[in-house]
Amino acid sequence: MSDVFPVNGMDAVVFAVGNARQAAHYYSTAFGMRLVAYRGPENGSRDAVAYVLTSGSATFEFRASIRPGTDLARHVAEHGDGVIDLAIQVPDVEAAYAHAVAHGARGLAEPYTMTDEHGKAQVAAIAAYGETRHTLVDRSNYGGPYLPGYTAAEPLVAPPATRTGRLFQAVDHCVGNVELGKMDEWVEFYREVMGFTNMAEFIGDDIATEYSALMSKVVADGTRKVKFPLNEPAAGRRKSQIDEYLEFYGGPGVQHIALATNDILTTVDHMRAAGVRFLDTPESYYEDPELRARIGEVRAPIEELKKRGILVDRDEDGYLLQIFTQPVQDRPTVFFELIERHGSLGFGKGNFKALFEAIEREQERRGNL
Ligand code: TYF
Ligand code: FE
Repeated sequence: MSDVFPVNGMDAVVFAVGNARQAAHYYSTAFGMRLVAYRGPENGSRDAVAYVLTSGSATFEFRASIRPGTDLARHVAEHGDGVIDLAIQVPDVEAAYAHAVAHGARGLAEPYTMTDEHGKAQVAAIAAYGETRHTLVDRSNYGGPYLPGYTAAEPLVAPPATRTGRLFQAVDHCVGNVELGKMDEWVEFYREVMGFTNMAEFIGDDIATEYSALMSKVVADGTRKVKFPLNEPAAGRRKSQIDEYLEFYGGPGVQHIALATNDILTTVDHMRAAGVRFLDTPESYYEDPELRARIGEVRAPIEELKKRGILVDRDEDGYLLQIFTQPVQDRPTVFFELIERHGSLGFGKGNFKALFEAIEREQERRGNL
């Protein structure tokens, strides 16, 4: 079957923040990312600055308004720091955009070409949940550091002597929170507009009422390079973590970005040493005989996982190790996941109970339960 909406993978995750210079510093020191490109008043951007950082194939762009009255300033005032764009690389922007709008997507930018001395890039954009957008990008004819209009930049900070490799290699998946009753509409959106299909992993009514207070389904492109889980709140015992997000973000938006690492132990150690805070996992998690039996042998001693609070899940294809940060800005909104996959294509279904209990403990500390 031919793919109606071929994609090459994630392009960049674009954040709107109050202070992009400081965000760039935080993602350099705490996430080990490297500043590669910059745009600002020095190179013709009058109203905003942008810092572009990478770690392997993962690219984050941090944008901030440098004047009052811009849409970027309004976005940050309304939502706090957050994700405005999950950009996707496509081989043919014209065709992708045409397919998307013909299947119900709201167009935000018709296909256009950006050029500079390094070549050209083709881009277009469509609306997704809340104020989130998907920019569709073809950079195959571009040789510059990021996109036309951005200039190359030197790393902000030298990596610590103790760190040799990068802390993560790629974006594994990007999760959206939508309003009650809207999850299936957004699943349908990705199916219609992008030809994405439902992956097996989901949180249905049964799990929702027992402990998660959310429902979740995952859509992915045919090659599974782009994976978008979608959550909606569900009636649970207590206030849903998704409702907490929707309240503090001021509507639907990106909840977490999962980062693929091939050495989660080292990554967690570096990030923790740099001040990143993770959700805690109770000791009982590691002592649970059912879990121990189910996960079997993994590549690190359980003691090492326990010391760091790393979770383990196994399915028919293999296993995965994962851990979640606390929210990374003042509002209890966006957070990150680190994930080390060994065969498993899942999202840690076996950890949902432990994870959601940890999130609830944090909600309680914030007074939002
Ligand atoms: O992406 C996922 O599906 C997992 C599990 O609020 C998860 O990381 C699901 C919902 C949620 C937090 C994590
Ligand atoms: Fe996740």
